[in-house]
Amino acid sequence: MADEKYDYVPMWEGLGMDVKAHDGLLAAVGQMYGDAFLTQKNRPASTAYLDGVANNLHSGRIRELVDGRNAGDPKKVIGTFCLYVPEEVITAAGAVEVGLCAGADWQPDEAERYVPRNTCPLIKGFMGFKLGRVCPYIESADLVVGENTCDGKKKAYEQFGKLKPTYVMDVPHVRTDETRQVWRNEVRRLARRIEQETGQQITAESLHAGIKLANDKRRALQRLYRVRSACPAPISGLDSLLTVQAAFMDDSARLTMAINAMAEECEQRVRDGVGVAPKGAKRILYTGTPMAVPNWKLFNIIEKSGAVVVGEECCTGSRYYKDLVSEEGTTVDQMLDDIADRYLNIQCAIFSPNKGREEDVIRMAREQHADGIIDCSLQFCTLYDMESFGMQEAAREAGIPFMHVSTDYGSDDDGQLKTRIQAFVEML
Ligand code: BJ8
Repeated sequence: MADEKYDYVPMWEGLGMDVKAHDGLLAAVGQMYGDAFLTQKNRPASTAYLDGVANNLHSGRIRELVDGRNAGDPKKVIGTFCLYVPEEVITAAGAVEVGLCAGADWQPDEAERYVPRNTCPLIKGFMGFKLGRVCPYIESADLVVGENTCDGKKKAYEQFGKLKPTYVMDVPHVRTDETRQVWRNEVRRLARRIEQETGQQITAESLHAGIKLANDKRRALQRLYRVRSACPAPISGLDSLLTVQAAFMDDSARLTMAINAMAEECEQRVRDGVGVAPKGAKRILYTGTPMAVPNWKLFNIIEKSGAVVVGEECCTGSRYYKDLVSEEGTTVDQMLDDIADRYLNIQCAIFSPNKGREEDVIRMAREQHADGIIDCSLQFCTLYDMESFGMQEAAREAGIPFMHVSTDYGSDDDGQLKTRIQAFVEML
């Protein structure tokens, strides 16, 4: 999909973007990518695909979306901010879902005209990206689907909705038979809204195909996760994180093939005893808030400290791929219920109680032979900060060293984080 000779400026201008500011963003992200990814030693050769994805994120991939829409396939682009929005439903109505990342600060002063200063960086990031007109995914989206998960997002969508057509899903915060029914209805309400947007009816055939497409991607990610239990780990946490980040933006079928190729190469590396980090490197399980592109800061610090991340319990990790949607359904109603049930099982900190997340973290730490757990919440995220106490207790009971950090997208605390993480890794 790369086309170095193509002039993307008219496309960005056509989307209403601030091209000059966008050049500045691309230069900064390119620098971050080079520092974090291209300095890694002994990467699997198949991760070259990820370099291509990163290189094309704002150019080739956007061109595909725009050209596709002009040709009527996909008919529409739907932007989402949360794992609770089912991609199967969007695909089945002839649209394509893109994750709106907001993993960097952008025009925080502008954003603070709409949201308070002490708002988590992810929320401030998406407000700033929209106000600065620098994200081609936000600008190319025909509709943005939000959700009333945390209080910050719920209220921010009221402001964001003034800038962009936005539809908000009502996600329950407890799991009971009643809320399951409410959530199933909510998934149906989304299906109707997306059908209305695309003018295309969801059929049993298209929904089944949407389920299969997403499941195949999840199966490939599960395979890549499993191979990381080997020692030495065949692929870095940074590349694994980027693989899931790509799953929110790249073409699903193409990415699935690339992930399977990565998994295959990693399986061979395991047989050959080849690792990305030396045998004996300390193994870290990450848990916490999502890491949206280009938020590679923490993983970069961990891995540059000589440790290797061997699993991610988060929305840009296992929560995205650990559960499949049943492929047994034959009617649209049945499949929508199967989709709703699968998504209700996502262990986000908005749920109370949320014991399943602790169980997942301990299970994953054991599966991946982790030496320690690093739990991270984005600054001002009360939910994940709160859950860190229960998580610490669960880790203590399981006898696994644990560390909690809270950070933002800036580099001011880099030095302090490095010192803390190096001390933690040395102690393991
Ligand atoms: S399913 S984790 S993607 S809500 S970090 S904005 S919670 S204050 S991102 Fe999330 Fe969906 Fe849950 Fe996943 Fe609020 Fe916390 Fe900020 Fe957060």
